[in-house]
Amino acid sequence: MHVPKDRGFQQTPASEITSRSTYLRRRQLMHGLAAGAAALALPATAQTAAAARPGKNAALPAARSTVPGAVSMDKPTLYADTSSYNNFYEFGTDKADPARTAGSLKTRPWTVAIEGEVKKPMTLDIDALMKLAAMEERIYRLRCVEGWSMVIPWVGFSLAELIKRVEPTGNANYLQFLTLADKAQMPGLSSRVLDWPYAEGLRIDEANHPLAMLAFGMYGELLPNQNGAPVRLVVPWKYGFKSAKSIVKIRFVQKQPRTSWEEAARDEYGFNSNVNPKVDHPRWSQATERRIRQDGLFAKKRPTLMFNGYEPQVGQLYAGMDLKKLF
Ligand SMILES: Nc1nc2c(c(=O)[nH]1)N[C@H]1C(S)=C(S)[C@@H](COP(=O)(O)O)O[C@H]1N2
Ligand SMILES: [Mo]
Repeated sequence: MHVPKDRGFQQTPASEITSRSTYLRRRQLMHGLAAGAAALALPATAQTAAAARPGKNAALPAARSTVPGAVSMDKPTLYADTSSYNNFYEFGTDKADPARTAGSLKTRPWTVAIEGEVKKPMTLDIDALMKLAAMEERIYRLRCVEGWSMVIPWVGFSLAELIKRVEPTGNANYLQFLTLADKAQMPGLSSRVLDWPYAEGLRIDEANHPLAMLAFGMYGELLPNQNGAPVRLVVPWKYGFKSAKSIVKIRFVQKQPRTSWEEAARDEYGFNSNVNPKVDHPRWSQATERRIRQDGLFAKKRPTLMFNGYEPQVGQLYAGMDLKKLF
């Protein structure tokens, strides 16, 4: 069902050239602030977030992450594009559908249940969950299996922060993430394109990697619904579909859990789904990608990097695995 659709992203408009220089100037300004006494007045990071804020949702201030690899030097994709070109099948299968129809999603009140192989199962209200750890801003590349990519400044913290609080038992080998499936709020559920609820999974060592993130915001403010409000996963070294949106349940389990995409097409979407330019999807190459808006239709695609460029940080998790078989 992943059909490449790039309509509307062929041109590099003049506005983007402007925003790049503005962006660079902001970065220089940031450097100056961090070095000077002005940094004491306001956290420099809060200032960046504020400067980049689109002003669509409530502010979510965050400090720049110090997790190795968490702040990509790639230029962030424009908010207008990352919030209007989405995969969120609960709201329709066209890239433009979620921005149009996800307004009906109610993100408060919201709870996330944590159950299964943990010593302390709990159901957390979203606002309590958001207080579990300090918010960090991380700039991650997101690479879809369809061949497009984006760069997004996320706000959230490591999933590991939550994992340590629920105290996994010795049988907790995997985590399964289940997302909201409510027909009243999600028009896409009437289609049987996937088995609802949307389910994804990670091995517990992957889930505990500091780069695996629970995100509550982007561009310095709360997530727009179409990007997975109020809480989503972001696993930047895996194809986009591993990053489940609008999570309501996290189950700690002993055996590899079901995932929606594996169920839909086992030979196309494996459980691991690590970004890997050497293992093609049966219907298209994974060797290259097009950065949305930044790379025009006629521009050369850019090479896709092993583990989406996060190999130095996460490569060790897959040492000795045959990634052609275990794709
Ligand atoms: N619940 C849910 N989560 C989901 C999806 C979905 O359809 N439903 N699509 C996935 C896919 S295929 C991608 S590429 C990313 C897209 O995230 P974005 O719209 O924020 O870029 O979300 C992932 N998470
Ligand atoms: Mo995707």
